[in-house]
Amino acid sequence: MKTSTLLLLLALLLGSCTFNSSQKETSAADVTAVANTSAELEIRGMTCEVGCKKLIEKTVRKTAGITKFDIDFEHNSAHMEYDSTMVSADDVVKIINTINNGAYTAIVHDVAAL
Ligand SMILES: [Cu+2]
Repeated sequence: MKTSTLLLLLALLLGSCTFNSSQKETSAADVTAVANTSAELEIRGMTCEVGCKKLIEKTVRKTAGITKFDIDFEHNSAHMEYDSTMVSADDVVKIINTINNGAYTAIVHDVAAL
């Protein structure tokens, strides 16, 4: 009885490990990004700072090529700096628009060379 329970636990653990490794994401640290562009975004649809703001920042920051991404919750805006050879402001807009089943809408207002 004890042995079979142990085997079942082991199978579950191994199963979850396999699942996790297949979901490996490419982190921004894999390639060195050199910030050469900045952009100002407008982000609509955020209802709270702890949930919405943090979720969007966390999601965008792990995108390769993003070196800085800070949301100003009060003004529904975000300032970002990135490596334009790796990612574009439009890519980030697409990412934000898919978070939380389309709860947020991002618009690019200004793009400038750094
Ligand atoms: Cu929220």
